[in-house]
Amino acid sequence: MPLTEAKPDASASALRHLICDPEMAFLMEAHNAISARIAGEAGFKALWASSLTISASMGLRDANELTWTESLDLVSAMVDTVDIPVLMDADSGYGDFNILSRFVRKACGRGVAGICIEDKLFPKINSFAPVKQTLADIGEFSHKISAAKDNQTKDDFLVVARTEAFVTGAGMDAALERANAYVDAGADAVLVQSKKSVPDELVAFGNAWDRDVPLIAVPTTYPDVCAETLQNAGVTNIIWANHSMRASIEAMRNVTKALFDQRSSAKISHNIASIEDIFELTDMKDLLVAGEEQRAGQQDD
Ligand code: SPV
Ligand code: MG
Repeated sequence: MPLTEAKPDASASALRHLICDPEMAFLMEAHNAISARIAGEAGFKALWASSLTISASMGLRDANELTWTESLDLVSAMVDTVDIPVLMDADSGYGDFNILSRFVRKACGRGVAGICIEDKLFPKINSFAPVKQTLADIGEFSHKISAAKDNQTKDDFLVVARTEAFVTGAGMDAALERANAYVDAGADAVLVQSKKSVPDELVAFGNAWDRDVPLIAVPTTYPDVCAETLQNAGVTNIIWANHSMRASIEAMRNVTKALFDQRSSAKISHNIASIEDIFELTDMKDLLVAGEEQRAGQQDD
């Protein structure tokens, strides 16, 4: 029984529509407003607000070093700058069901269209960190999903349950048991994480998954897989979880090194974005037009 009366919301509906549509959808990682704008410009219909890359953008580790309020502030900057919905990576829910409940109410209020929570402990650490990971208790995590659903203040707000069963080595039976329990608890979609270099775990899971609930894959460690392979196994959504950040690190490093070594921008200035591009991405033109209108209005007075 929802604790709060949920209201319609266009952004949450758009995300729900995209994720629940049987046609394959792709979400693009963003870690700040400019990367969000660039993803929208490329044509992506939804964003993944990645805990890994948002943490990295602040020089922090993906290990709950950012508080949830800090994370939400950073995600809000993306939400405010694009007209496509944002699915926020909410780690393991920032604490127990009660903390998560408050977070969900705040996230709804800040324009987040959906969240993804993973069945690890708090504080969590990134799935690819070379460390032994521990799964949350299945009953406790299921209760967190119900609590998240009960506290959403927007009708179509999406709660994605992510299982780390494969990441922890718990295997297929555990992955299926957990995904089923999370759907029973109210999850709107299931994300299955794998850190293998081939997509075998996702393909096997997809073939065994018989619930009519969207299945999401994050092909970071198995980058060579093509969308069709995952789609044929029943995966309906793909998240490019970190590529914008990785691309920008590489580009910044190359240009910074060249400037340092060459003491001149002659060789690089044509390979980087122009100042006009920055103006374009931040709607400078709108401000100039508004300024002109304001001046014209003052002259008429
Ligand atoms: C993230 O982008 O922060 C994720 C996905 O959680 S991953 O890093 O692939 O676990
Ligand atoms: Mg994450």
